[in-house]
Amino acid sequence: MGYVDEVIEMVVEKNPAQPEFHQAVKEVLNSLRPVVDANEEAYRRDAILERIVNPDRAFIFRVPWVDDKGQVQVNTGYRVQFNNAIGPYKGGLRLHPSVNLGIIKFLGFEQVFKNSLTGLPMGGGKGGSDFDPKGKSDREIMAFCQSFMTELYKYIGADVDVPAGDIGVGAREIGFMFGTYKKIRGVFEGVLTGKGLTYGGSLARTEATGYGLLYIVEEMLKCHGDDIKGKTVIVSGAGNVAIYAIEKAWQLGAKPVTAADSTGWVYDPDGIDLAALKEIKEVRRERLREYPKYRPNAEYHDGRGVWTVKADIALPCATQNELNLDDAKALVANGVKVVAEGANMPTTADATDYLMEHGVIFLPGKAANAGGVSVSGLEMSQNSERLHWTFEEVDTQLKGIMTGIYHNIDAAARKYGYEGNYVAGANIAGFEKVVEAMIAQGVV
Ligand code: NDP
Ligand code: 2IT
Repeated sequence: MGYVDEVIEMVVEKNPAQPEFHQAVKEVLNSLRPVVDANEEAYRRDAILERIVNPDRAFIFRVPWVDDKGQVQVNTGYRVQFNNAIGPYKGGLRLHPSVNLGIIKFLGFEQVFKNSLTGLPMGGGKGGSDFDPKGKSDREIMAFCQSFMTELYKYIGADVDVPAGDIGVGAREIGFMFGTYKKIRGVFEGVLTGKGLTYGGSLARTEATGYGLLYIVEEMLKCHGDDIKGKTVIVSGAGNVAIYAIEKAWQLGAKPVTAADSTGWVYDPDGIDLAALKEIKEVRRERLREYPKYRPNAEYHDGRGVWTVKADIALPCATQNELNLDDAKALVANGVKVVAEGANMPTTADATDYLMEHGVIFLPGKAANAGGVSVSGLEMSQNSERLHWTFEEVDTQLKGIMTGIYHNIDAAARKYGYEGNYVAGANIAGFEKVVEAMIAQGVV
């Protein structure tokens, strides 16, 4: 059996009940075959693949907090520090009832390669909890975040591990966590990113993932002799990534026509009303079914269905495995040209294969959603030099990083005979840098 297959088998056997982690490992390792084949002896001797699929460490802890009725609630907290070969661990915190160790490990594993692609000095990690923020009061959110940080503070630091937001974690949660870290440790340092602008946050961090997604799509289309202007775009999700993807799509002259949350989705034939979407989601924290009250021409549907809408570009921006084989078939039948992942691993493995086999240009999350962590890296730089950069400075750097990622993954794919396969290109380009650093640092 080849080295890649041996390691995949080992991962599946040693990590039962972690299907998302298996999925992420299989996708990466399968596309690394030509690189591994070319270096098999050296990689085997250094156990490179065994080391890259095993996190440096994983913390699991109890998070007790008191709800508004005086009842004690208990959640489970996680932080997985996956790999720090090229910089301090870096990656978001997810608060969602579906969170478990396998989900956090898949996200941490992906983050290693994504952060490498940004060109910034960041290792990979991820954390979170099965806490459900929906329907909680501000005080309950604060109680949870404080309790969570009362344990997490032991493992993080500005030069050690720098968490940020993900699903269910935005500026409000980062603020409560930062305050608790500062109180316990007595230091004001850039230990979290996505902070508020009055205490060390970076301009353009809120917009970064969605904007970055559109920048890389724009560059890719340009290099394929096409233009994003005039394209119809379908988006899933109605959170941080989706909202700013929709904003940038409008700014670049495209027309975003859908959004979705976990309850349902909207199709707005006139294009999504950004102000209404922000009011519903960012200000009122309501369900998307409120949208037709602002836009009587729009349709609201319960359940799933975004991928049945005819469009040129599809941007899954909600969660893992939200775009399956049937959805891929519907997209292809409707003539979609591009699928770019705003979320982490939103496309199932068989759907990804189907899209690529049918000529759809596919940009994987590691490359396409790297804008968020890139601006987190820029927030760390600003905190280190105790300065603030303007929105334009950060946005210009973000655009440069995203176009650079496109050319890097395109070149890596070509180098190994995978022209146009950006899944392979992203995995190979991300992997090569991390492995070079691991080998240089010896067996640690
Ligand atoms: P938010 O919490 O801001 O928004 C998440 C959105 O996705 C919400 O509309 C939510 O709906 C929907 N959603 C979440 N889980 C599900 C589910 N199981 N089924 C259907 N819909 C769901 O998160 P973000 O926008 O920050 O994150 C979205 C994705 O982007 C995630 O995969 C995340 O890992 C990834 N990502 C985020 C980055 C960031 O900087 N924030 C950076 C890179 C990637 P509802 O409100 O109903 O739950
Ligand atoms: O998946 C991701 O890249 C994020 N949630 C952002 C991580 C970060 O550290 O900004």
